[in-house]
Order: sequence, then structure tokens, then C-alpha cells
Amino acid sequence: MCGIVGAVAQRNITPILVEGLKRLEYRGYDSCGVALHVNGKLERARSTARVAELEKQIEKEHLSGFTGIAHTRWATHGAPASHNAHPHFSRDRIALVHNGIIENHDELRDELKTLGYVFESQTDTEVIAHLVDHMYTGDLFETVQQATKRLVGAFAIAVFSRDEPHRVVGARRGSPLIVGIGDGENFLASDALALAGTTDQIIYLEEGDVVDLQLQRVWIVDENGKPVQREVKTVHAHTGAVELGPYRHYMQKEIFEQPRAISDTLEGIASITPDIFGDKAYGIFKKIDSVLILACGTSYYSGMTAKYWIEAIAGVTCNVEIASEYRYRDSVPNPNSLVVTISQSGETADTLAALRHAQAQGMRHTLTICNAATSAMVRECELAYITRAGVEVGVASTKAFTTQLTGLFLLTLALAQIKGRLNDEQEAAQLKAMRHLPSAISAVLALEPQIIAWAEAFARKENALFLGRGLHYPIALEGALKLKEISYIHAEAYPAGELKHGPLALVTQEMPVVTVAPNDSMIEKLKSNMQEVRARGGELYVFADADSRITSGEGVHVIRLPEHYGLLSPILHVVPLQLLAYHTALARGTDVDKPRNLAKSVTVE
Ligand code: HGA
Repeated sequence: MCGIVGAVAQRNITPILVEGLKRLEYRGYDSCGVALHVNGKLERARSTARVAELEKQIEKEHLSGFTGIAHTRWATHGAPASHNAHPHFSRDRIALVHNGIIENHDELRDELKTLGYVFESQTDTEVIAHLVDHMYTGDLFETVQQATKRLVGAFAIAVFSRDEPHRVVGARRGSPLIVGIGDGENFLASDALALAGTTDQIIYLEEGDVVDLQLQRVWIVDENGKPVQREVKTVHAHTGAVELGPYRHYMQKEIFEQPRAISDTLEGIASITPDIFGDKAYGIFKKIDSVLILACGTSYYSGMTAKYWIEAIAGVTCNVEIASEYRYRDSVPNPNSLVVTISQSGETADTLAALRHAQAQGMRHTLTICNAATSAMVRECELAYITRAGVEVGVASTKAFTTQLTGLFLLTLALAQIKGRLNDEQEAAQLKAMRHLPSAISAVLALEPQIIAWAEAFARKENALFLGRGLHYPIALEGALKLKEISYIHAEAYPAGELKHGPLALVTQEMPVVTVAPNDSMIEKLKSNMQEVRARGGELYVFADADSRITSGEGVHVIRLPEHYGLLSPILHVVPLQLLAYHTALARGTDVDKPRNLAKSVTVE
């Protein structure tokens, strides 16, 4: 998703801006740009190619300056073209970059057009640049505070004026923005990662904050214009993890990192205790009578898996809602419910909004399962469980998913313990099984050559069905999502019992049907569903366990996972589905780490 970097310094800042953009590149973007204050004028370079190309352009044009802003854009309004790329200028006086969506852009555009402003782009962002210019009093900080009051929607902006050479102003509402403090120089960014290597002294701006960045001063006002002090934190953003190493793609690397990611996530957990989720967890878990999980995409599927666990093991009612639906739905709030948000980045716009919606309705008990310790989600929830997946670069989530599942299983056990449904013996057995997960996953990863052979056949298909039952239905959904995201094959997942209620009509010899078939209590039912597919000529690709008693035959291909893993089996069974999607995409020649139209850290609605 979009990224922002800004700087005021007494040295040439182009290397800092370009390096910052490079660090944000993995999130996916379609264009990029930089604007600088150069000898009393605004100069910019924009590109629809990679940041490396932008860098060459900057070098060719000898662009350098002490004050400037930069951006990677993931288009929401207007095509990914260079005239829509940020920074946007207004009357060669104001330069501005923006993350988010301005909902009243049409109305503002009409108003600004009647004032004589000429629009060069189709973006919602350009209206902010013109609005700031129109309201400009000669004091940019003052102007931005007034102008942002007219904006409806979500934004993080960085802006500077030709007439104030040593000043950058930032503002945020609904999209993340941080300040980096330097020595006689200061910075802005949408993520601390962008400033790694430049400064580790970070201020996380809060909702509605406007910041004035000058060489020797960082001045912040809150949404009411009141000066506020925000804590400066020392943040060691990981950078090394973004190296690709011997792998062809980040997604492949991250699939293979899962044993390590899970063992890191479990590190230090000697017993099941609510404290794993925070000091206040015991009191909160005692009080709650249900769980409400809010999430999007892959995180939503980890939530769905957790529903099976939480209800079956802890005996606690659990509902799972798609965040973008929940935030606008008239639901019945339950103040005794534990609201659990799941997000890799902790900045997912819809999930954050759903959390705030739940809180506004009086649901105060909140927990996040998140991979970013300094994210808005962690700051805004009462309790947190930080997965230690490390930086996930591939747009298609893999290790974040399995570590989320690990955290959610721990949550299930902690709730079960509080509800008197987990004795010492069961606790020890579950912990032992969890600790064995890394080596069990390594054994599954060793199946890669067999999966590559299947991927060759899948690469020639345009449709696929995924089936699972019970705990493995969400895993089938996740497998279908992975295949869609990176290979662009149309894939759908169903709980296998639903086949006869519709999707069976799609089954022909052309339709590969992937079946997640561990030897659990649903296996016999699932086998009947598989027969229904075979009877219509559908070709089955079955991920079974060593003891599932499903054999290969005509139209039935079987790969066996080394062992049946009971309740934790979803964490193992998703791994071959990730590999299948990866190798199918590879065979189709798609851009695995940056699939078309998708981005990482979905910070827009
Ligand atoms: N709406 C703006 C910025 C989009 C964005 O924040 N994407 O992550 C645009 O379309 O340019």
C-alpha cells in the first residue's frame, strides 16, 4: 500500500527519501515520486516503474534538496499513471503526498474548480493540495490544521510549501504516520521501517494530530488544535529480514521460515497462563462470556479456525466477522464479549475501524493478535499477543497466518483453563504438541517435490474447487485464496457437505478439486463427498494424513502428510496449500511477491 517519507535537514535528503521508499516497496505500489525544495522552487520526479528507476531519474536530473517528501502509490482513485502519482503540486507552491481516501473529493473538486484550480490528475489527493493552497496564510502548519477540518475520510499527509523552505507539515486521521527525530533534522514516514538506518527515535502520531517539522523543532497539536507531547520511543525496525537470501521469492522464503517463526512465537511460553496476553488478561478473561473476532482476508480465516477451537475446547461462544462488514452493520453489542482483532500489520484500515466501532458501542475488552508490536492495533487494544513471524514481505500471507493460528490456539487454551476445561495433564499434552509443530512443519515442507508435480497440472487450469470440513474448512478457504491471489486461477472453497447444494454443478473433468482430508472425525463424511465428485468426473487432489486410508487411483491423486496432528492439524495442512499456490504461480509466470492489484498492509478502506 501507499508509503510516505518526508524530511527537513541540512544535507541533501534524496538518498534518505529514496532509501525510505525502497524499504516500503515490498508492500506493493504502482507508481512512486519525490518532490524537493530546490532554490526557491518545487521540483519533482515521478515514475510508474520501480523505485530504482525513480532513483535513476533523480540522478539524471541532478535533483537534490534539504526539504522534501516522497511516496509510493497504490491507486484507489485514478489509474496507476504518472500524472496520478504523488507528490501533487498546487500552483507550484504546495507539494503534497497522501495515504488514504478522501470521501468528499467530488464536492471539494467542484468548489476548487470554481475558484480557478486546474486539476491534472483523477486522484482524490490532488484536492487536498489545492485546498491547502487555497487556504494558505503563509503559515503552513496553521493552514493544514484548518484545511484538514474540511476533509472527510482517511488520510496521512505530508506537505511542504515553496515559501517555507525548512518546514514539512504532517497530519493523520485513519492512516498511520510517524515522526523520526534526528539531530538538527527531522523526518516523517508512514512506518518506522522507512527510517531504519536514519533514526530510531520515533513518535507515533495519534488520530487527528498535526505535526510541524522544522530543523530544530517538532511541534504537535491534537485534533482540537491543542499542543501535545507525544512519547518518543526507541524503535529498532528490523531490516535484515527483508533480505531474500537463497530463495527465488519472498513468499517461498516465508513458507520455509514457518518452523522458525512458530518456534519464535512460542519462545518463552513455559505454561498456559492468561499473562501471555498481558497483565490484565486474567481479570478480563474471567469476566467475558463470549469472543468476537474481527479481521480481513487471511486473518479472517485464522479467526474462523479459532472459532472451531474456542467453542470446542474452551466452551466459549465465538463469532467471527469480516471487519469491513462489521464496521457498518447494526449489530447487537455485548459488553461482556472479548473483541479479538487479527492483523499482520496492525494497521489494516477496516480492522482498525471495526475495533473502534466495537469500542464505541461499549465493548471495552479488546485483544489483538498482531505481527507488529508498535502498530495502532497494539496501541489501541487492552491486550496483545505479538506473533514473531518477522517481517512478511510477500503480499500473499503465509507465516503470519500460521503464527496467528499459534497465538489463537494459545488463547483457546488460556480461555479453556479459566473456564475449568483444561487440567494440568491436558495443558502439558497441548504444549508438547505445540512445541513439536516446527519439526512437524519441516516434515511437511519436505513434500515440496510432489507438490511441484501437481502444480504443473494446476497451471493449465482456470478454475479449482477446494473442499474441507470442520476445522479444515477455513484451511480450504485459505488454500483457495492463496491460489487466487498469486496464480489468478479462479478458486472457490466450500465445506464439503455443501457440494450438493450448488457447487457440484461446476464439477466436470476439467475441474480439479483439492481436498483437505486429515484423519479426523469428519473423514468418513468427507470420503462420501469425494465420491460425489468422482461420480461426476471431477479430478481429486487430496492432502491426506498417513492414516487417512485414502488411496490414489484413477482421478484421485494423494499426497500424505507424515502424521495426523489432531486439533493443531490446520497449522500443518495449510502449508502444502501454500506450496501448491506458490508453484502453480511460478509455473504460470506471475509476479508472485507482488500480485496484480494487491498490496501489503491494507491501510485504505
Ligand atoms: N487515494 C490516493 C492514495 C491511495 C492510497 O493511500 N493507497 O494505499 C490515490 O489514489 O492516489
